[in-house]
Amino acid sequence: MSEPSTETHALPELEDMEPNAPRVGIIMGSKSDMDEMQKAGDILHDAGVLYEIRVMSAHRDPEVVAEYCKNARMRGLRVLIAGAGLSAALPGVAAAHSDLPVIGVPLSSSLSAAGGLDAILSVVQMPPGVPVAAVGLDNPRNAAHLAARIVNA
Ligand code: RP5
Repeated sequence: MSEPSTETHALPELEDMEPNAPRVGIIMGSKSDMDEMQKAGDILHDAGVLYEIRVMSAHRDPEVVAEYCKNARMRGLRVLIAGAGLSAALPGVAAAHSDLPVIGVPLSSSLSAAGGLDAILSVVQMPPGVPVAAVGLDNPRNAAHLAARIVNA
C-alpha cells in the first residue's frame, strides 16, 4: 500500500495565472471613501502584495459589484477588502457573490446617524453562512495587514 502523499500542489488555476495579477481587490462604496481606503493599498504595496482598487457601490452599482465579485477568484484575486459607510452593504454583498475571504471596513461619514455605528453593525451583523471579517471603524490598515497574512498563509 502506498503512503499518503504529503506533497502540496498549487491550485491548477494558480499555475496558469499571470504572475503580475493582483492578489487583493480593494473595493469601496464611493469615491469619497478613496482617501481612506488607499491606506490599505499603501500597506499592501509596502508588504509586496499586488492589489487593485476600485469604486463600486452595492446600492448604486449592484450589477457591477456582482460581476466583479463573481469573477474575482477566476481573475487571481485571493482576498477582497470592502469599505463602506452608512448602510454599509458592500462587504456583505461581496461575500454573497464570492467565496473568497472578505474583510469589511466600516467607514465613518458626516451623514452617519450614530458616529459610524451604523456602518459597523452593517458590516458585522451578517447572517450565518455569509461571513465577513470586520476590522475597526476607519481602520483599512488592519484590513490590509490581515489580507497580507491570508495571502501569505
Ligand atoms: C456609502 O455612503 C459610501 O461608502 C460612503 O461612505 C457614504 C457616502 O457616500 P457618498 O454620498 O459620498 O457617495 O455608500
